[in-house]
Amino acid sequence: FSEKEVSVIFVLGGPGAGKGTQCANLVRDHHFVHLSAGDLLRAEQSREGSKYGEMIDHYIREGLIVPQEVTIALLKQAIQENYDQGKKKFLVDGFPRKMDQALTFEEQIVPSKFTLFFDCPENVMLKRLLERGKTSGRADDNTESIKKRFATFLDTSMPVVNHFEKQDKVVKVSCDHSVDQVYEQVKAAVRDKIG
Ligand code: UP5
Ligand code: MG
Repeated sequence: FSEKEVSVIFVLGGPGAGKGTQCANLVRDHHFVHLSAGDLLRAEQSREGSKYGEMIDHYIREGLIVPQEVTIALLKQAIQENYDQGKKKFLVDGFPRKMDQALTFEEQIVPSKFTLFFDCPENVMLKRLLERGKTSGRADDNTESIKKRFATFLDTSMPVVNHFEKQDKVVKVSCDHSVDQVYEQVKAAVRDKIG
């Protein structure tokens, strides 16, 4: 795709920072297509006949990044299907969370417009995830997996944010506020960057 055909905003931030919540707001008001890489992986994991099911389950429980071939293929397919229906604006949530993914995606699919970075203290994220874990059914919403997700975020995903920061393509949103207050920042960023 060219940047004219498709616009992609990457949505990054620690586990539980509120990426999914704010993407849902943008879908409601701005008609973006929301593609959560984690949701796509969980759907693939439970799809009957998937050859990746067990592998994905393992990576998610361990808070590790699934090999990029799998995630990028899922994203590419989802973007193509939506594009075929005339959709052009995408929020790619929880991706790219490793340098190789960032480079491959921008080379093989489309360069991103910018990255929305959700900055949130760990203690706030921990509290949100444990609360959600009571009902989410997610295999990784438990203290042990959450710790591993935090470590992976710092070691593996922050370098991606820093990479885009150097290109002046990051807008930081501070997330230790109410959903509405965070959304005000998100709306302002989208307005500034893509009108
Ligand atoms: N909440 C949200 N905003 C709030 C606010 N302002 N005030 C108070 N509460 C707020 O929110 C989390 C919880 O907090 C919810 O209960 C919400 O109501 C509340 P949510 O919007 O769900 O946060 P989000 O940032 O989306 O958290 P999530 O848990 O989805 O983040 P992760 O990045 O950990 O999860 P994801 O699904 O992206 O990835 C899961 C795993 O998949 C990864 O660990 C990895 O193993 C794998 N993965 C890959 O391997 N490759 C990829 O490319 C992507 C994922
Ligand atoms: Mg999410």
